[in-house]
Amino acid sequence: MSDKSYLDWPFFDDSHRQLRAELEDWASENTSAHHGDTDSACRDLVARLGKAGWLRYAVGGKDCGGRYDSIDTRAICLLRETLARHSGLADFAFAMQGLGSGALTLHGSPEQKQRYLARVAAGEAIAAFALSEPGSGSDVAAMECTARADGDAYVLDGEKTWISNGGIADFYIVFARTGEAAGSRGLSAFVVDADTPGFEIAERIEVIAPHPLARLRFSGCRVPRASLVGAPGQGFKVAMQTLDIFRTSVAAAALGFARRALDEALSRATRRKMFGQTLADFQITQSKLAQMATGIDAAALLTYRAAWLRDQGRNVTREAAMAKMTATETAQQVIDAAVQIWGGLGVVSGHPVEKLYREIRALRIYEGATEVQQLIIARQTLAAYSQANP
Ligand code: COS
Repeated sequence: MSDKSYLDWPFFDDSHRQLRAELEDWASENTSAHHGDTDSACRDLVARLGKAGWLRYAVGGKDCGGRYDSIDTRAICLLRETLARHSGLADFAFAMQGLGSGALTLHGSPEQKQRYLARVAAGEAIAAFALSEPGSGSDVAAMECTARADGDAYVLDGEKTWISNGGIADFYIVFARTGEAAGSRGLSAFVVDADTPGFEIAERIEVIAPHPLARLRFSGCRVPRASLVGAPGQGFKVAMQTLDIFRTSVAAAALGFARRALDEALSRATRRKMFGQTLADFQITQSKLAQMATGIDAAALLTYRAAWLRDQGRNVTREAAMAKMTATETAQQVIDAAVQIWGGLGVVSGHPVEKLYREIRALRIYEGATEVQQLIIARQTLAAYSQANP
């Protein structure tokens, strides 16, 4: 059983502790074995998460299915951390409902919220977030996908790639260039139903930790003007504000993977006999365990600081970047150490630490690679310095 002492930190209140305890019981029974292919396992997880009420935390607005009127970032992080400890795919299914509908929670019109959010919260509609393109992943402002105003509609043309839930989503939040200004000030966000003519899945993409992923193509894809999410030209900010919430939750998922790895390492180290003692009796193992435990606490402090600050209504771009960078990089090291402690068994396909080794890798890349987080942190640190030293 993982360390729970962090739940006493001042970032949390009783509602968070209760949520975590109830979810722990649910996840133990509902996330273990996935039958069938990844698509159907994901659909099944979304339906079950919805039925159990967990997806209500992924959307904001009590009148459209949300648990609270706005997103409780700490709750989302506890959910992701706990789910990730049990199953990477369960965490993925939960996270994508939030990321894929986050723009609607933050900027959707009342009609859009009524139409989409209640179904997302119930697990009856699957959501996706379509930002990256073949030629622009980190450099969002360079995107080429266009949305041309035409009467009472916009016409979308271009491609998106690395889109999670691509192929199984019922709707996509799509960012495209509307041209109000150059660069980041000329982008807008749209909600596009998966059955809209002119929209197609160009390619399904297989990755080391399987989950639905695709390249999307828009060819003269006509959506009503009412599909615009937020104001025209504000798409970049809509995307960044959504990422400010969900980057922190990526950190929480990494934390869940890392905690599971430490549990697995402790279980092995205390049982495995070698040279007349257990692995845990060797100082060299203790050194590893100490670094793993300390790294996890440091990542947890940054993660829940960012979540708590956002729930106080503060701007957390810098804190979310620090949390994501530290938690994902730390989790990679913790999991690698767990594999080492398990030795040969740690690389056997299907072993828990082997699965973690595959699961963690993408988190250092998606929703802003570690290098992008460094850019964000450095820019903010330099800006603060310049402001203090004019
Ligand atoms: N919230 C609100 N507004 C924000 C913001 C945030 N978190 N971050 C930036 N902005 C605003 C800026 O204030 C600026 O506004 P003005 O035009 O009014 O001055 C505007 O957005 C442009 O910001 P900036 O100049 O920092 O943009 P850059 O093009 O330099 O890009 C990075 C910044 C690299 C940080 C951004 O492109 C990014 O996050 N890239 C990674 C994207 C990503 O995560 N991809 C993965 C896809 S999801 S799996």
